[in-house]
Order: sequence, then structure tokens, then C-alpha cells
Amino acid sequence: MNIIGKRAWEMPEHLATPEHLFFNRRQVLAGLGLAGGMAGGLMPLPLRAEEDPSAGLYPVPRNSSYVLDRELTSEELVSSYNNFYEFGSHKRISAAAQKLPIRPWVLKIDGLCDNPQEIGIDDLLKKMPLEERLYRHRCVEAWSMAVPWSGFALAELVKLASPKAGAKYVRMETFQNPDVATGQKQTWYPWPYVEGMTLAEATNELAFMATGVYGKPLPKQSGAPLRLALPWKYGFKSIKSVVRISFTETRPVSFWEEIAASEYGFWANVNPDVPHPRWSQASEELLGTGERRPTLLFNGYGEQVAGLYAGLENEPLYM
Ligand SMILES: Nc1nc2c(c(=O)[nH]1)N[C@H]1C(S)=C(S)[C@@H](COP(=O)(O)O)O[C@H]1N2
Ligand SMILES: [Mo]
Repeated sequence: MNIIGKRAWEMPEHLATPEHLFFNRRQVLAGLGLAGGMAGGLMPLPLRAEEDPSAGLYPVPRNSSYVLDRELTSEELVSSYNNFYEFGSHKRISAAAQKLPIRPWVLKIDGLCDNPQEIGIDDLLKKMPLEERLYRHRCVEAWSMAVPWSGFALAELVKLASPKAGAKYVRMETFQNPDVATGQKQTWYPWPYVEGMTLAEATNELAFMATGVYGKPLPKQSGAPLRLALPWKYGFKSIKSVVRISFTETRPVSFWEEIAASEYGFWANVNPDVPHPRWSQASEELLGTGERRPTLLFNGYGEQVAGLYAGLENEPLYM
């Protein structure tokens, strides 16, 4: 990919205004012949899989430990403004993402663990204690959302796998299917998308596997049926549509790190004082509100995570 030139995700901020969304939605509806009403008994745009077999599990009880300092971002914006390069290097991938089959969906658990296995998503959902958490979500492009994820603590999945003593890192991988995810035909990207974290980060209370949002199963564009949420790190760490989790002794090289390690490091903790080469991180746009706010160190989660980095001061923790 072209590192120097302008990327699609450097879309000017004004394109994220509510005006643009309204315009875009009207275009979508017009394209379906739905503008001006539901004539002819047409069904609404199926942006959510109505037959998702996990639908009956939601809504799940909210864990009240995670409180926000801002309003939730609207469900419409959360499900229509996405980064998911498998379906295109721009934000409007939600229609294209509907092609992704999410059943059957098998998660492979392997590497340095005592219980390697392949487990179907619906069996996994039955084993995991589902809860809702309100999290801030901060992209390195300097925009943010506030999202009510449903899912389970990643620590629960780690417990199921039972890592061996030598396991130091957790590596996750997204599906690979260029027939449905046409972005994966762009062979200059190092597909499949990979992310990694230390075992200590993975078992921190904040590390969360999201399986739903807004009291429903995750829509495909959000990374159905299983995506990571590491709210103290930049959004690119929060890998979507995970098919494999591996326990490793060596540090995994993540997708964006392989493309440009000096811009998208392994740690990628949110820090207002460490700018990305193209985006100052001093402040962020709260999408859908028109408001900019100063960015918070660790995205405001320092109390839970700062201790993870004691003794690592020589690491590039913030990029
Ligand atoms: N597999 C995969 N996961 C991904 C991405 C991607 O392109 N592919 N984009 C990342 C980036 S840059 C961000 S900001 C978040 C966006 O999540 P959202 O669309 O739910 O807001 O997903 C992350 N996870
Ligand atoms: Mo991002």
C-alpha cells in the first residue's frame, strides 16, 4: 500500500458530520427504492442478520463498573462508520460486509496452552458469562465513539485455553476469504489481519471480546461474530471477526505493524502527548456530536492499565 500518499481513512473530519450521514443514508434508501416510504411491502435494509442464532441471548446484564463521561454514540453511527479493510479502505463498508457468512463460525484455540480446541461460536457463547460494558473507542485517526458492547472478558477465554507457563503473548487472526471480502484481493496488504498483546494485557479486566452491541448480536461490519475491544489502545488493536487465538512465546507482528511499524506499533496505548506522523493525538472528535475533547492518557483507563507498563518505559508504549 502507499504509505506516503493519502489513505482512504484520512477522510477529512467534516465527512463524519451528521449532515453527511443523513445524506448518505438517504442515498442508501433511495438506491433500494425506499425513499419516501415503504411502498410495495419492501423489507428494510437488512444491516443486521435477523436470523442470527445468538439473537435470543441479548440483551445481557450491564456491568455497572464501566461508566462513561460522554453520551453513547448512536447505534446508526456505530454500525455505519467503520474501519474494516477486508471490505474496503473507507468507512462505508457496512453493505459489503453483509456478504460475510458468520455461521458456522469456528474459533481455533492453539499454541502454548493445555486446552487447544476448535469451538463453534454458539458453543462458546454458552460457556462465557455475557455482560454489557459501556466503553470509549478511540481510533488513531483522532475520532472516538462510546459504545455499549456485549460480550465477555477475554480473561475467561484465556482461562478456557489454560496457557502454559511459557506463553507470554496472545495472537489473534481474522478470517481469510477474498471471495466475500474483496479487500483481501488487494495482495499488497499482509492478510489475514493479525493483532497481538501480552498475556498480562489479555487478562487485564478491561480486555473484552465483544459479541454484541446495543443489546443485539454484533452486525457484520462491527466484526461479527467475535471481535476484540481493548479500550485503552488505539482502535486498530481491536481486531474484528476473529477465527484464531494463539498463545505464543514470541511477540506477534500485527497487520499494521507489518505495513508501517514506525506508525502503528505493537503497544499503541492512547497518549495525547505522542503524535502519529499524520494525526496529532492531543484531541479527538466525538463522532456524531461535533464536539472535540482533549484526549486522555490510556483513553481514560489508566487506573486499570497503567500498572501493566511498569518497567517497560524504554518500549515505544504509545505508538
Ligand atoms: N479485521 C479487522 N479488524 C479491524 C480493522 C480492520 O480493518 N480489519 N480495523 C481496525 C480499526 S483501524 C478500528 S478503528 C476498529 C474500528 O472498529 P469499528 O468499525 O467497530 O468502529 O476496528 C479495528 N479492527
Ligand atoms: Mo482505527
